[in-house]
Amino acid sequence: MLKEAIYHRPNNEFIYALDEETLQIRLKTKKNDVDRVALIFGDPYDFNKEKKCWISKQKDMRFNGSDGLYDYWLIEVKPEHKRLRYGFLLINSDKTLVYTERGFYEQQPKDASFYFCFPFLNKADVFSPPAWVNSTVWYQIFPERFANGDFSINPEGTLPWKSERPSHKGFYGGDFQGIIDHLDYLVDLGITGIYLTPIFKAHSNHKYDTIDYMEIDPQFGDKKTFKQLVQNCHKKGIKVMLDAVFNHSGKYFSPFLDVIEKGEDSLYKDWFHLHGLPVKTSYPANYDTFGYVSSMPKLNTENPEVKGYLLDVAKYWIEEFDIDGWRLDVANEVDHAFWREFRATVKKVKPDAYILGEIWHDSMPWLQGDQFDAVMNYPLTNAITDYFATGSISSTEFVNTVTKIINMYPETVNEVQFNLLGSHDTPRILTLSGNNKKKVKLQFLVQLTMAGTPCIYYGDEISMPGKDDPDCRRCMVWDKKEQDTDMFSFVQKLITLRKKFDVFRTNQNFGFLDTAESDVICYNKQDTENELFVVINNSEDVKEVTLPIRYQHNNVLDLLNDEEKLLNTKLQLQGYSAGLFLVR
Ligand code: ARE
Repeated sequence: MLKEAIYHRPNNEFIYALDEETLQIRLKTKKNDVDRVALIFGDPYDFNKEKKCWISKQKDMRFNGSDGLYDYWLIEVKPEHKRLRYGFLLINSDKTLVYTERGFYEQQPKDASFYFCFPFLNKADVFSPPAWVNSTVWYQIFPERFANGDFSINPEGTLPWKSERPSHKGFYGGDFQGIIDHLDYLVDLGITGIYLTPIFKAHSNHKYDTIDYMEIDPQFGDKKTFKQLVQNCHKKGIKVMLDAVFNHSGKYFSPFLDVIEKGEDSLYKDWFHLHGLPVKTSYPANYDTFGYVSSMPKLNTENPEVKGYLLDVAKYWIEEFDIDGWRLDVANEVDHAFWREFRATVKKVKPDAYILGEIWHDSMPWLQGDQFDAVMNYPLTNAITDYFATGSISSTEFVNTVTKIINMYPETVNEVQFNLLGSHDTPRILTLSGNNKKKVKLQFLVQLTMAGTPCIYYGDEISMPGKDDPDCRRCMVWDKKEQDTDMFSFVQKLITLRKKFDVFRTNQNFGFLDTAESDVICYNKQDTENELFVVINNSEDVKEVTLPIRYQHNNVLDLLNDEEKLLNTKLQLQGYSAGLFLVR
């Protein structure tokens, strides 16, 4: 056994409360190194005085996949007194070891162990994401490009809709009325949540350079129209999530203008991270910014005045407009203390609000239950597009990467992770897929059969193309003749199935299954009601796939073709196609 690769730490994704009675515990070991793992566990205060050792029980852990380097092991326990002493018994045919906080032992040590005291001795510490998020299907809208419903508020220089490919600067007049006018389109698709990129008064067409956090940008409408939009959404069963740009403001934000004007005498000079005065807004700026963008001065969120102002903003849009969540822009560059207060503030006014961080990388420090509910799951986005769209990774690398992602966070986080195939910051999946719509369908199928809360980027459901920003922000196509209605129907069907079968939305008993074919992946999962089995041919060739033994000669419901069928030992799959089955 390779001890160096055996790892557990009593925190983060390695031990956490699944609910108020249950702990989930994870261990990782070198791939194919350990045959069996059992948890040794007991109450810390159950001590055998004669033997002078803690009293323990044993329970086998289950294999939870391999990421190519590590095997992952998982188990759930329900300790009576919400506290636990535990260790791991590692079993091979020729050797067993006990692994505890103090290292490795040949036999169970008298008192060495790991120790975990349930956080829910104080219920408030239990990480409990909003119950509605797991069953939500999101739709991301870039308001400037979704629909122009009120020409009277077009900004100066508005271009005719779809008249040309977007630039960084162009305006096409998208607004709230346009969204209101198309809510039934979203309902028809099966959408139950919309994520709007910034809507507050700002200088650019993307509105990430805020001028006023308490005002709606006039090109989108006014507060009355926004309130109407939220009310209409709620009546149609659609949640509304806004984009909070708290890492930085725009350069026309009045406190920043005050600093430009008054310099040392400005009451706002500590609202930003200045490195000299007078302020120099030409590149290179003499203050901290988002990236190298001098029109986006970084806010000093450790300053109590800034914190107070921004927390008031966060409360205002919930209390006055009843929004359901905040997506937090550049979240990993704002201090943790601010986000802890942000969460406390938001959850106080709306306990089931969804708090979603925009972080493209490992986000465990923000997912302890005291800051975010979830993050935008770009690692999964990249795995799916790298494998299905661009073919830049192999089936094995895809399986390993997704297994690693699943084992990266507590299951309570995985169930509300924001799973997207693309956004306003990435090329569109059709373009990434070389305009191969079969490849796009496979990506939607994986996205909509994964645990988490999926988000459709506007227009992807009707096969809109788009390269990198700004080309991925073209005006929405509303002419039915130009829409890919076949893709719409396919996405609509998957969303319908996802709503109908809970097993689509969980990682319970998730696992990849070996296939002999290099470009074929299989995965399955099972909850108390159903077992779902997915097999995907990610090649242009017709494949005769030998099915996993457990599915050979099995009755299944073919969900894509709406028919009961008896599987054989093999399944023929056309190029870039899939089978999606409920096992009978
Ligand atoms: C655009 C162009 C730039 C150009 C700039 C000129 O993309 O190339 O230089 O215009 O003004 C907003 C606008 C963008 C605009 C940007 C700057 O939407 O159109 O840029 O402002 O003016 C990283 C951050 C992540 C950030 C992305 C863009 O971690 O937080 O970069 N995303 C948010 C929003 C953006 C928004 C901003 C931040 C600024 O979603 O829309 O941009 O408020 C890797 C890295 C990631 C990196 C990612 C994308 O994966 O690991 O950290 O994200 O690539 O670059």
